[in-house]
Amino acid sequence: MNSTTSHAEPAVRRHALSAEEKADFDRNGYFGPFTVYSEEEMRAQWKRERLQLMDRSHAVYGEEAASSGNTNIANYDRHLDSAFLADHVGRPEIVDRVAGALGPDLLCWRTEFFPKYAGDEGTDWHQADTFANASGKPQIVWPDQLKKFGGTLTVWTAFTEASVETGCLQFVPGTHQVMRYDETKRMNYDADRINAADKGGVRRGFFGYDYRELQIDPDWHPDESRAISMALKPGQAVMFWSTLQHASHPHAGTTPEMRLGFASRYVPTCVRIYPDTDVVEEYGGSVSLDGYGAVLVSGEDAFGHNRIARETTRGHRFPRL
Ligand SMILES: O=C(O)CCC(=O)C(=O)O
Repeated sequence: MNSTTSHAEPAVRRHALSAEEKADFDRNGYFGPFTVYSEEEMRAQWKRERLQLMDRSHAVYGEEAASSGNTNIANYDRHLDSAFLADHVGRPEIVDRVAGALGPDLLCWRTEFFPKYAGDEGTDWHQADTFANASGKPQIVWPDQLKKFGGTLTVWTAFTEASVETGCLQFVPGTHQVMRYDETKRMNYDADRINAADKGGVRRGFFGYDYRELQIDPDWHPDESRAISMALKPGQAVMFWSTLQHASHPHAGTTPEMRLGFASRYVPTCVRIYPDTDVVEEYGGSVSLDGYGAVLVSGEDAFGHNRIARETTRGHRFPRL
């Protein structure tokens, strides 16, 4: 994928991808695992932070998100109120690697928690380019001259153990250049589907949607024989193109510990975020974007397309490399 213009490349990126790592990433569409925190530090941080995050008084999507539909939108963008998550999205272990793929001028435009409790279904196979998949409106739009790329780079950090048993991610390597799903199609939301679908002998779903409804060819199936499982220890992360075919195992319920992934999503500053809309409508709910801002985690924003948040709603300044 292309890099964008550099404005203020820091002299040293300690965690930059090597030439070999970059070649692997370009070929496979993912890179990892890599360490963001030691397991001990992650466990200790999460023990503290999970209690703090229960306080939604400063969350940008407040009561409307917590009470609308299922909880997916409530899991969005807590980096905009939590100092720990604000620092997390700007960690050099993450940003240096993302910059190696996207160039130095970078926005974090979305974060999401992905919990799986004991016995929960896995996540459907899917690919996301504009993220219109659930809302019907493109959430990220690349400039015309880069349109053939699209998507976002996601860094998915395991806040708890992510193993095959607890529902780690799966990828089909090298599938990030061809979209098998049409995000201009509509998916139907049905909360009753959650944990209720059998997909070829595996319990999988998409948080109340059935991602197969977006398939360009209804008879196509992901080649699961080529899939790899991305097991991560707490504190480890993987970076991948949202256009890579990805899914997750179900949580087998053999351990009571939930698996919790925290996804931070990055685009270069030339990308328009939530163009022509001031609400997010998905997962049976709707929230206003009034308090929303993208976070400049690295470099400069010479485009000015997007509203930028400089600090959290509690006044913690976002780090910038
Ligand atoms: O954690 C999961 O199960 C799904 C994550 C995902 O689809 C993503 O981060 O894009």
